[in-house]
Amino acid sequence: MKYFEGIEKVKYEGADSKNPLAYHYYDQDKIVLGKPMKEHLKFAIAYWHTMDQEGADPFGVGTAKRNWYGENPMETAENRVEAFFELLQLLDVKYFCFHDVDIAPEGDSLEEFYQNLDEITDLIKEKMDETGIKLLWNTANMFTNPRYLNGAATTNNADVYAYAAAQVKKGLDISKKLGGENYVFWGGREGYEELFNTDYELEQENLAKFFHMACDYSDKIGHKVQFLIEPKPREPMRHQYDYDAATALFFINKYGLKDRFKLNLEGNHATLAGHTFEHELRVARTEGALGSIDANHSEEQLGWDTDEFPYDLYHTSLAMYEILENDGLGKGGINFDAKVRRTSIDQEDLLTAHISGMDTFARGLLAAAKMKEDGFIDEILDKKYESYKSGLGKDIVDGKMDLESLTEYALKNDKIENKSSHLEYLKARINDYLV
Ligand code: XUL
Ligand code: CO
Repeated sequence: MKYFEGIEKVKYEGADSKNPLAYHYYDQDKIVLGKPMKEHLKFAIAYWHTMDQEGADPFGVGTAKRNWYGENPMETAENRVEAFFELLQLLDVKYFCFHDVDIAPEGDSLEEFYQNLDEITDLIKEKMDETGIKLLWNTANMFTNPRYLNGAATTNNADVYAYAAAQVKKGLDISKKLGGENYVFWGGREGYEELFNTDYELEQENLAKFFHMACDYSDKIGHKVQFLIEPKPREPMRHQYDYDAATALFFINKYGLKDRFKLNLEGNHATLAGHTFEHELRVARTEGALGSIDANHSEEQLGWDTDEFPYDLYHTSLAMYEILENDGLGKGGINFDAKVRRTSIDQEDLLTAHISGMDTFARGLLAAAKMKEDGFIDEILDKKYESYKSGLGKDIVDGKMDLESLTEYALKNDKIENKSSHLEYLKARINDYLV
């Protein structure tokens, strides 16, 4: 190892281990509900947080020092590939995700950017072939560069729209070159600051056209990738168009994109939208659109998109329950869209942070699997909705009733009896599954 010298490959040592560089719960070959943990938990590392961000926050520059800086941006980009694959191998993580600008410098022109991307993706491909590590998804960063001040596919400026299209076209070419399994659209600045100066309808339609162009191009190059929209309610825009799962699904359905698009759901984005993570997963699952997840956690007292590594067992377990009920994530996976805190300045913290996130998900999986085996949630639901299993309730479910027949029933039935939910007891039982 050149960049993580002296660190050994991270292994499972069990819950009693005191070694911070070991898995305490993630035992990749352990069989859970008939398949190994590693198949349930297709972990991926995010290039941006891990390789490019060094503890910067809205109030200050980075605090961590990394050892992969070279003489110029291209040399740094090359070193980063090397370091990144060292990290993936040390953690035995089989997937990764990136934005175009994470891996290669933009240079002074689109052509130069393309050339830089070609060089770096050649290097990435070599490493992928050598290690068997795969690309979960890539995406285009269409929000950092000043040209995107007013959005990309929802910009008011057609020249900017064309530039964004050129970035996505290249992103799909790269996806084909690297065998990417998904392609993500997070609408970085697709939204508005003020409604009175926004043509909402035009911007929505342009966005839909943009997505259709991406589908057409992926067909044309023979790389039928799974597209994913990643919802977020705000930040950087005051209002983002892909507000939450329900809003993004409305858009996907309205514009005829259902066959090609699913959702990539992020924990911190869910909380920003006033939902729980498991709520977002349930909404998508119900529509057959649960594609992939960005695993992270929000620091609720701060209230912005803090992208913390997940450590909350309660919500992780309920999220894993949704994933089990969905029969897994298919082509998707669990991407740690998470960054170490500003005070975790050692390079080794990149490993311990991922280990803690992976252990959290492993524990969440174990808890959710046990709930499933015990029929814990099924039993709760069966009891709660008992009235729809027979008689009047069954007739409602079967679509046999109307307002008149229901009124006739209600007039005759003067004894409505509700049952207790025993909610406090049930929540305590959920806690039992977490320990
Ligand atoms: C931003 C965010 C992005 C997307 C990819 O909040 O989550 O990093 O995951 O663009
Ligand atoms: Co994300």
